[in-house]
Amino acid sequence: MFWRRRDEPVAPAEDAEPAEPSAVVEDEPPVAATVPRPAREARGMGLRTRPSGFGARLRSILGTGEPATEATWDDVEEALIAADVGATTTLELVDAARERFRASGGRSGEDARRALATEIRDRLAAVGSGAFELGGAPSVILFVGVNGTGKTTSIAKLAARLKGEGHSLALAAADTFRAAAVEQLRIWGEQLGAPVIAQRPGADPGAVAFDAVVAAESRGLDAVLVDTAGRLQNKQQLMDELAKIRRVIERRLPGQPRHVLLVLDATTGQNGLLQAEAFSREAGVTGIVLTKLDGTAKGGVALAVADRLGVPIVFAGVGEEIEALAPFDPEAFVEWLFAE
Ligand SMILES: Nc1nc2c(ncn2[C@@H]2O[C@H](COP(=O)(O)OP(=O)(O)OP(=O)(O)O)[C@@H](O)[C@H]2O)c(=O)[nH]1
Ligand SMILES: [Mg+2]
Repeated sequence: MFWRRRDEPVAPAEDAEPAEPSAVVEDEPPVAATVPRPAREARGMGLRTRPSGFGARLRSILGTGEPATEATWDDVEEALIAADVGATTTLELVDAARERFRASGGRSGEDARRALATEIRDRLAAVGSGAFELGGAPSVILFVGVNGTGKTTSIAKLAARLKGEGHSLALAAADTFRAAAVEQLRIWGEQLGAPVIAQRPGADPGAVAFDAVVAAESRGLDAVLVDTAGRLQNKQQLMDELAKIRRVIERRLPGQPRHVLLVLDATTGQNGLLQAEAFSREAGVTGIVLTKLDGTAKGGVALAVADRLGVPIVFAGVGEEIEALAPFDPEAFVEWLFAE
């Protein structure tokens, strides 16, 4: 296991769709937010340079002053695999970078390095990384992922960002598995001055999502951010529950959820790709929030996920603080990945 293991939720036995909002426990905190406006901006993503090891390896392969050869590209391949980029993506990347290198008449290691950096950046940009539009109101944003990746924290961070931009929103506590999860979201809601739609612990998460969408519609809110319980991607019953939450939202508001954000822990390694594939299949992931980039020396899995799934990395989590969420910047990511 690469991720922090926690208790897993139990999927509800019956598959009944919620009919009416019921037993809603709602918090309407005072409007004044005590959380400051997000300060960090996209540039550099607020990441302090932390050598990933990949940059140093590249330097030893390509920084010798010798012309880049076939053997050099083989070494680059190995370095990418060691950085968790994954075999398939690595092979495609190296082929494309080598092609770019040749086409531009490159010879030196530095030319090869530049070709690789450009290829990675362009691939990330091509899938739309860093772009996030709320869309028509109410925009429903569903957060999914395995246990402890940073879903609830990322919801708070995005809520702070959206509020800072003047949007109205509600948070939906559809992680009903643990009482503490509802409480965690409620505390964030209080700090942010955002209503939290919740039911009792153990309630049907689909019903909570339904209540939240109804509340967002009736109040004319711009967005509703739906928290869900962490779940392992190979627990089918739990994945079915997620598909059901999605269906409930879709049925009430066609075209929603506008965003299904997979919260992926950058320290996860290659397992992240399995997670991304399973969550995409069951919940229709539209984008990735890559968390804990501040705490990893790897993070190459982001490349694999964006490439294999063709979904953008929308935001990067770069710390525990509320403002530590930045629109994902392919240029800054490459800079970070290549740092020595
Ligand atoms: N360093 C760092 N820590 C983070 C980041 N995002 C979240 N965390 C921390 O990760 C831990 C788990 O965060 P949560 O938001 O509770 O994760 P979760 O996915 O909601 O967890 P479950 O609901 O149990 O599945 C907390 O200690 C967060 O502060 C990040 O970008 N960087
Ligand atoms: Mg949570």
